[in-house]
Amino acid sequence: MSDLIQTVIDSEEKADLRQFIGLLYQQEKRYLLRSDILRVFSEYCSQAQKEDSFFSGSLLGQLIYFTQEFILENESLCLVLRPVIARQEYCRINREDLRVEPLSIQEYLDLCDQTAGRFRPQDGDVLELDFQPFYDFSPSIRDSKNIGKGVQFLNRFLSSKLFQDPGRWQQRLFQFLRLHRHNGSQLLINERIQTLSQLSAQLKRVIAFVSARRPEEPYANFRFDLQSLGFEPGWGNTAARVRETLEILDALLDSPDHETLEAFISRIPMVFRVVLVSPHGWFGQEGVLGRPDTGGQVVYVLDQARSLEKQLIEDHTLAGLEPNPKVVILTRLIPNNDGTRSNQRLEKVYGTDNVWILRVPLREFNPAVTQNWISRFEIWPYLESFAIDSEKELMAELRGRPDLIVGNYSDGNLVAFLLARRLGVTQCIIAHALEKAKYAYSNLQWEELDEQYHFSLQFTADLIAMNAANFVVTSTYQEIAGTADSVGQYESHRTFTMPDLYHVVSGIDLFNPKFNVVPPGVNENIYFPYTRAEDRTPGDRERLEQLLFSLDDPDQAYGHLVDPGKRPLFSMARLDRIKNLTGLAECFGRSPALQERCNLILVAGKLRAEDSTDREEIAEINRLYEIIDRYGLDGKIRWLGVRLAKVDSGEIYRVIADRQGIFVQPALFEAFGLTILESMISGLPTFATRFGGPLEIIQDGVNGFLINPNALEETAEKLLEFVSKCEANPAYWQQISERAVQRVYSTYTWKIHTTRLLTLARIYGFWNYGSQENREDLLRYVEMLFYLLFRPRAQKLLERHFQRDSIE
Ligand code: UDP
Ligand code: LCN
Repeated sequence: MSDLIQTVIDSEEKADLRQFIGLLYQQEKRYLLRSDILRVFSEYCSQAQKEDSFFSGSLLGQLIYFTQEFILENESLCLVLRPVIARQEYCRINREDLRVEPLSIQEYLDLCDQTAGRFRPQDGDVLELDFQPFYDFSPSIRDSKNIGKGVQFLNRFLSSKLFQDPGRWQQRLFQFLRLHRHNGSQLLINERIQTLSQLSAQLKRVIAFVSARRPEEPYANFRFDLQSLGFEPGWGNTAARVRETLEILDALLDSPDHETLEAFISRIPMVFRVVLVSPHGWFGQEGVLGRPDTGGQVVYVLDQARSLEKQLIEDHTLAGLEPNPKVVILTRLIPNNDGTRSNQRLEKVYGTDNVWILRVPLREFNPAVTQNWISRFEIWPYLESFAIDSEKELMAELRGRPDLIVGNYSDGNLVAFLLARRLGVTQCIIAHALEKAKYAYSNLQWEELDEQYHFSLQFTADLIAMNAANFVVTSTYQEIAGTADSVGQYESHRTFTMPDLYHVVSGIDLFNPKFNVVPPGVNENIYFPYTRAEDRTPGDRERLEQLLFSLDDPDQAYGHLVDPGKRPLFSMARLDRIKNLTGLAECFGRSPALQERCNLILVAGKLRAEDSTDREEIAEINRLYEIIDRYGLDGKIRWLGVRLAKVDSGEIYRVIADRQGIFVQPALFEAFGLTILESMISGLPTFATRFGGPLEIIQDGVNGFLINPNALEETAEKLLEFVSKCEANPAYWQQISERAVQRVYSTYTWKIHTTRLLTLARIYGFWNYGSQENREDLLRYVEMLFYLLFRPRAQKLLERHFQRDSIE
């Protein structure tokens, strides 16, 4: 990369570089992030009257494209360059003679501290965290485009081991097969088969035996024959299925390849009891969405739990076992329940046989705090004891250990780590959204922000969980490694400083095969195309039409539409700053042409600032009123402050689609965005932010549209262009609508998700056993961080809670 800088210096753009540097030094900030850099460069291009092509086509433009950060020192400026996805370089350019020299990671981190006024070498070095040595001996993905395809990589790796070193690896596979038991009974292989060569010989015999039977003959008919040959239940439910599974194993032992390996391991019945951990927030099935901290994660976990049960029942049935899986969602019990069921210990999940929400109370360190909902930023001191108490409850509820523990969000992932460590169970983590990437300078200014956000605890917890996890599930690729010009959420944990606390030299190895992109789906019973009239209830439809467009009830809706027949522009989200519903209102307000043709319909939790205790929510409510006032939007906007029942939240998209409406998701950043899947499957043309997950969900112009939430005029133009096209040719709306539905059904279903998730649980289970890779040293390091760093800080926060007595 320093070559590119040198090329700029040696070219006729040298003067541009100097002048651009000059402009950088006129800025107030000494630490410039990507958005600042692009702004200053664009300013430079217009000041210097450059042609449009200079911005990205010039050498300097290319250099800027690869630059993530600038740190301005008196004599020189430091650049953080990201020449390719997931790789970073650091260098320094001398201001006077433009000499370029590389910087080490340590120098870069010191420099960051210096900028924050926190560099005190006389006090000695700061703690350095470096996880890389623990990954040095693991297999590693080479090409960044394969990041997130961990299991495919691992399958190839494992099958090549079986091929190259059959003596050792076949033996491990054999031992692994002997391990499996369920409810006290042996599965797969019994003590009649003692060696690998016996297994090989018996395989052929049993294949011949089942081949001679009717393919559909039930397993129960010949169970005892198989038992006498050394084979227990788990191979299949019919003669054909047993034969197929045995043949796959035979092929795997004979000529292993990655497909055969995955096909075989995916059939091993080894997951019966699953725990999904989601401690913070109001976790329930009704009346919880739209509260602070309670959004898509609840929807995701509930749907995932339902789908997991369904998939496990299917898998167990096919394997010839009695299907009785159990899935437990572990959350906290909130005694002051505010009308929700969050004070109930156990709640069955609707539409399931054996899926439960298990609520465990936080220990009563301070009832004024622990009796109430606690923000996700404050929950840290209660998690260790929560994990200890939950272990007992889970063991009682499941009558044994779970086979898989899945954590959700930073707090759930920490609890999952503690539980998995205590119980010796495979641990999966799902971030949903990593807070570090959401707040600019969140690490550099952690001390200033700690009073409110406690990032020192959260980022430490994240490092612990992501390193300890056996595997990581993400909804998108960019959650891990970003895009060509933006850093991924996990990637942002690779190298950073928390001044005076620690330097992270290598926080996570993105090339480790633990990362897997497995996007979620939507609940297809609730969200389905508006055209499926037979599944819709006319009464609900009329009631919601009224609510959306005309009901005169100041407790539920603000605004009276002058012309309710105009095409509805619809959005639904919590009133968080980042969701940017106010940005959409502003975009609408600034475009009289859009107001001419559309109404704006917003479903956002609340209407009155006095009903909220959440700072961000209050600010957004006030801002929305101010925008309505400023642009005179009365008569053109409806704002519903309701918490919709789940079925209503499905019908509402369809009611908008009945009127050939449009869904807009204007978030400043959206990690994934379940509402986008919901609107698309309902058949609504969807315009969504291009910052975050939607970039991977929507193929711009094909099955939806991507917008830049910071460019309001451009967004209004894009919406208008679509509306005009639909007016000229109504089939256009139809076409995009159909493609949106197709996109979700083909790529984002819970069936695809859970089939994959269970395959991962099995393959990583085998890998963990088979590799006999010594993870213990990594886990000890992680534990040290927990006990020596996290716990004392959490204790301090607990003391603060005592002093404050309540933490609204
Ligand atoms: N939701 C809802 N009522 C609301 C706002 C949101 O039911 O007033 C639901 C919405 O249908 C979606 C989820 O909450 O299922 C929001 O998930 P998303 O991933 O879009 O965003 P998050 O809130 O998790 O950031
Ligand atoms: C959290 C978010 O911010 C959303 O983008 C996701 O869709 C949701 O969690 C579910 O993963």
